[in-house]
Amino acid sequence: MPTKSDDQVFRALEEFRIELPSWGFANTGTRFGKFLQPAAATSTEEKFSDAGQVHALTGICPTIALHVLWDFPEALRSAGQVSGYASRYGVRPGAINPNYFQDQIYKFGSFGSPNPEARDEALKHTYESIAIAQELKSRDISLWFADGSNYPGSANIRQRKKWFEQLLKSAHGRLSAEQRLLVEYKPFEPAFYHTDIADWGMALLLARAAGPQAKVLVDTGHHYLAQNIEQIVSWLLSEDMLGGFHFNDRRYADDDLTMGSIDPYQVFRIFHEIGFFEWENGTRADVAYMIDQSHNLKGKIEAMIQTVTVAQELFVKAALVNYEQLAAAQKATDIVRAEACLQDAFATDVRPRIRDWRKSKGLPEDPMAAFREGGYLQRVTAERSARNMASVTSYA
Ligand code: PSV
Ligand code: MN
Repeated sequence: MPTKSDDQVFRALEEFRIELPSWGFANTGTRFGKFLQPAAATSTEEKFSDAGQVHALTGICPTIALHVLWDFPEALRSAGQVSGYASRYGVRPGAINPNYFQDQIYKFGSFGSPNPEARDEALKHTYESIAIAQELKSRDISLWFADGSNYPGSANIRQRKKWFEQLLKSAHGRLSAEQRLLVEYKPFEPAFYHTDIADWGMALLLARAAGPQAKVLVDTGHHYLAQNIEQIVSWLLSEDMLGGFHFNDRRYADDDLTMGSIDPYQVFRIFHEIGFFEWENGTRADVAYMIDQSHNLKGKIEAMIQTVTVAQELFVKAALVNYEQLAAAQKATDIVRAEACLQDAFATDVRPRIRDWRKSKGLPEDPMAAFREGGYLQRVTAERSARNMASVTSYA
């Protein structure tokens, strides 16, 4: 198959950017425990510093997603400080994520709680998150609700849906013209019987009810195993309702494994659907690519560098698909040739082209090797080790 020109590959590399999650640099674990890492970030400033490292070495992560409760200890009043970290470490604040899942008041939900005080509190927190985003010039407010129930009959599912519609609409009313609300879905966990926003259809309906600046966020870990995620992506694109992604990989459920570590072809197929849509429509899909991973065992910064380089490779591979040939093969119902268009692109080793691009940008050709040789990890390990090891961790 004639691959696309180097020019097109270069353009794909110029275009691709992916957002880092602040929470991926701190110690996180499973519900059974955390394995503390001596170099993990212990403050918001350290998360910015680590994200800055990843961006400096890869050149494609200019923004960092932030969680309000974890990164803004004084809510809106912390925004000035966060803005200072952004200029110091060279990464801008990205999506702002409210926390609706930790406070005791959310025991039976937030937007869907039968307790009016919990709903008020959740809405207030959303308004504050939108204000933080405005202050920091962040476009996206990314909403994930842990709301749901554990036992049949224990929740009024239709009533909760109504509360979600109302409160999302109110939240939408606070957006400035360029901002967006992203509505994320997840089938289970922490709720184990029903989750209020369990799948893309529910998220789509609620985003539509909220208003025109609300879109759906697809977290790749939030699907049942056999689900065809690229088809969901394709449908959301065709409805102009795809707002962004939380990328991670999983073998079983929401495992938060490194993007592409289990099924790189799936990530490729997702990128392909987006590229093919753009080619057919002659437009750019306005989609935020974000990572949502927290590694319990891998070194945090290395895991992010690995993620980002894999994401870049898969994006470039997908950009190699020859759309003219693909469209012709589809039209001719030449199934084998159509499928081969994807397989050939996926099988192409794009790493030499990416190395050339990095060289042309003054970036290290091998970001992981540069990180290992750079001394940053040794420095922060010495600085943070005592703080990290003092943090107590237990399940019960
Ligand atoms: C929930 O599982 C989720 O995917 C949401 O996006 C949260 O923001 C994130 O994980 C927290 O780790
Ligand atoms: Mn997520």
